[in-house]
Amino acid sequence: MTSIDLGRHPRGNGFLLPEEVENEFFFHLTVGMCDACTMVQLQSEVPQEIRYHDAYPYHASGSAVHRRHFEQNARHFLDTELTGPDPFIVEIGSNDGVMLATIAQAGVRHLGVEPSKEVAEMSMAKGVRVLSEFFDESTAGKILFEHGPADVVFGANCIAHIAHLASVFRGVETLLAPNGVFVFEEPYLGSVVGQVAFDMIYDEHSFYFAVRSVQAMAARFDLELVNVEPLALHGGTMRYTIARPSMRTPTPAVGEWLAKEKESRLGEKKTLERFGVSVERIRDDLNALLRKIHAEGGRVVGYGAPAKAATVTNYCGIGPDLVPFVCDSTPSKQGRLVAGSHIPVRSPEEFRADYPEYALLFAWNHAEEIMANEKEFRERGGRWILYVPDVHIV
Ligand code: DWN
Repeated sequence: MTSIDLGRHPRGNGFLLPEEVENEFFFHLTVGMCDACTMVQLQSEVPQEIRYHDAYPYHASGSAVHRRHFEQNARHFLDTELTGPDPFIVEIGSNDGVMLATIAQAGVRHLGVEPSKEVAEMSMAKGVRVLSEFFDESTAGKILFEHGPADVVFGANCIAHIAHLASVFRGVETLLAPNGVFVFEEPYLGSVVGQVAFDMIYDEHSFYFAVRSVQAMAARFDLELVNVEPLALHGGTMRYTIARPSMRTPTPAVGEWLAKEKESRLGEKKTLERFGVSVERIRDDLNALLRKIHAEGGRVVGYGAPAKAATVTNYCGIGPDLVPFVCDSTPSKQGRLVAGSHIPVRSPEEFRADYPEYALLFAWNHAEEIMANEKEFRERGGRWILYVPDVHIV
């Protein structure tokens, strides 16, 4: 198995209080490609109870772009798959109810499966029905018994997070109505590799899906990949639709994307090796730039504290000496430290109160939204530092 070694890392969303630093959790972060099916995956697993604990800090409603996207998703399901008598939709990893709230408002039967208590409670406050458990084969059996088969099983930025993927697929196979669909959206391996978005690699992302590997996975569980749609979210996402065999006609997009992946050699070891070389180059370039600015007396503040910030700062050796704080709009992250690198997280108001010369955009996938909201920073002479697909200043 070809693999890339990013070294010792904390949990991507392991934001911690200063007094918790001593007992911080670390693991060895390596990613490899399966020789047989080309699935790219983490080679070690952080227990899911540690990752998706009661106070899981990521809130899917935290971006206006995401809120719009998930509302559109819900409306699309309501207009297409959920039109029969008493339809039923299950969302795996429903987070704060950003998608299911619209389904609940429409009065359609639904169930979110969300193990993290705080976000589950946020969704319940929006009228969403939630089962606060991890999804697997046995949960699927319970849901089937209590609610009957699902017309749609949905997951966004969740299926690739689940290390026991085989149990998830067996569960979906159990739960799906004869003509039901399993739809999921996950960061696309082609985008991760193409943009050298190495910060997408962290404990939560157990798998890095491509059309070929998802097709192989579905077939292993007697299911069929029938559609794929690229989306711009998270720097490049793919939306996969899976059905029972021969129930839906696969769209031409499936074959087209398989051909594209073959042409770009996405499933080849050499591609992953080349990616590894580019990752090292970005680490060196970013380090050199930050040190140069620091030596010249310039200030750099981080913007956004996504899970990705833990990968970049720990892999590149960036600490509070180079980036004294990062600002983030999520209240549950403010007052804590970025995992491993221990850069304090503060509110965006602190950024606005005293603009630095540079802002290092960790939440680069939200660049458009953030740069529009922070127009004044640029107008006052501030510059943005980006490191995807290479280190550059805008
Ligand atoms: O897969 C995952 C995705 C869906 O979400 C999870 N494993 C964890 C998480 O990944 P992430 O933390 O990299 O997600 P985001 O969406 O890139 O995080 C952006 C961060 O930036 C959030 O903490 C919110 C913050 N933000 C901000 O401070 N101001 C975002 C916007 C749009 C803003 O204007």
